[in-house]
Amino acid sequence: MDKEYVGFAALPNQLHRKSVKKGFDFTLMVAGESGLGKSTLINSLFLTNLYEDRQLPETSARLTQTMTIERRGVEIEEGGIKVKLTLVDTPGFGDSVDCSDCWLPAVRFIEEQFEQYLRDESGLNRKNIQDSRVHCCLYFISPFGRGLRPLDVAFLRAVHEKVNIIPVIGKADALMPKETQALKQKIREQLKEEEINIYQFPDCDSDEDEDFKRQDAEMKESIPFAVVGSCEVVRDGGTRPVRGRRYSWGTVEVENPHHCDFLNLRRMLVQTHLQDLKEVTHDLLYEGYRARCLQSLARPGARDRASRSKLSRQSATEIPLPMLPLAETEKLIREKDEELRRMQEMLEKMQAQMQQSQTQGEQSEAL
Ligand SMILES: Nc1nc2c(ncn2[C@@H]2O[C@H](COP(=O)(O)OP(=O)(O)O)[C@@H](O)[C@H]2O)c(=O)[nH]1
Ligand SMILES: [Mg+2]
Repeated sequence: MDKEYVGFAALPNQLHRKSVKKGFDFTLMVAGESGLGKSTLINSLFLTNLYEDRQLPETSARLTQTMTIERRGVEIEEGGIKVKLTLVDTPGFGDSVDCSDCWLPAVRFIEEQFEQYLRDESGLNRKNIQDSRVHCCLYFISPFGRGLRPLDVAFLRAVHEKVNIIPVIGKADALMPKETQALKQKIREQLKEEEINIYQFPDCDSDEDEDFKRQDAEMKESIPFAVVGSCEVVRDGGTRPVRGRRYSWGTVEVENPHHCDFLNLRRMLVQTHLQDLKEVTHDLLYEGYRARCLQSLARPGARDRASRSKLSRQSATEIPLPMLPLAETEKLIREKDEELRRMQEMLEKMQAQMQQSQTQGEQSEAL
């Protein structure tokens, strides 16, 4: 039973030899309204009390409110595989009276990691890039509302092309099973209506065994995951200690699949989909971002396309610029890559020359 808790045993199958040797970076963000249990959940997900240094009182084990974006690293090693996990905790939305743009810091954070990666990738030290891009964002939805709120929609719209979104319903112990199902259904419908792209789970290989297929289907059906978190270990009448929340009517167990989807979420994050989340981030989301950057470089003024089209309604002579076709974009990317490579070669040559003349100088000084 204990083995299941560690969770990284299945990783070797997902990884290429190279990343096994190098170790594996993964960044997980939590975002959403404040008080929905974000900090508690990441704590529960990765067992160790990440907030130990805050010296919480033993009995209540309460987390303080998250006021700024906090990045915490945990290193996990399992069967020779290192996973450098970075957890990004964000301040909750809705703490201030005017919270119309309280979600912007989280959006900026995601964008900044892309910007950083693009800079590093074009720089001299391409081989040793630290990948700090956010590979997955657990987005918390309130169990008390009737689905997504305008603030949720605004945030999700702002990031859905930049990060893998996995929606979760926080504090799911507030709901009866029937209510949970209704809320899930409502959220799925809203996401579709609002055209918000959440992380698409890949299809299961047809040669997988039946057990795996069943688990996979079950997991896909439970999205958005209804989760319960807790920093406390509860001992119920001498039975084994469990992570849970105690109420007068009983205990909600975090890791009991009949109580919530916590296990499903953890299994998918650390066992089955870590690699896919990374690949989608790199191949789709980041490439899309890079292509958009290059397009706006190639077409000065493209950024204010929106204002242009407004203008064009006023003056008939203004012709809106057509979007570049895909092949054109790819060609541009290739050209840009080639140019970068040439620049890099040139810089390396210059550095070598400088080094050479320096050592020559030192030698003649010594003589
Ligand atoms: N009922 C219930 N309370 C929770 C759950 N997770 C966290 N809490 C409590 O809700 C409060 C806010 O939790 P916190 O993790 O700080 O929320 P955050 O603002 O989203 O980071 C704390 O008092 C937690 O103990 C949960 O799953 N169910
Ligand atoms: Mg918090």
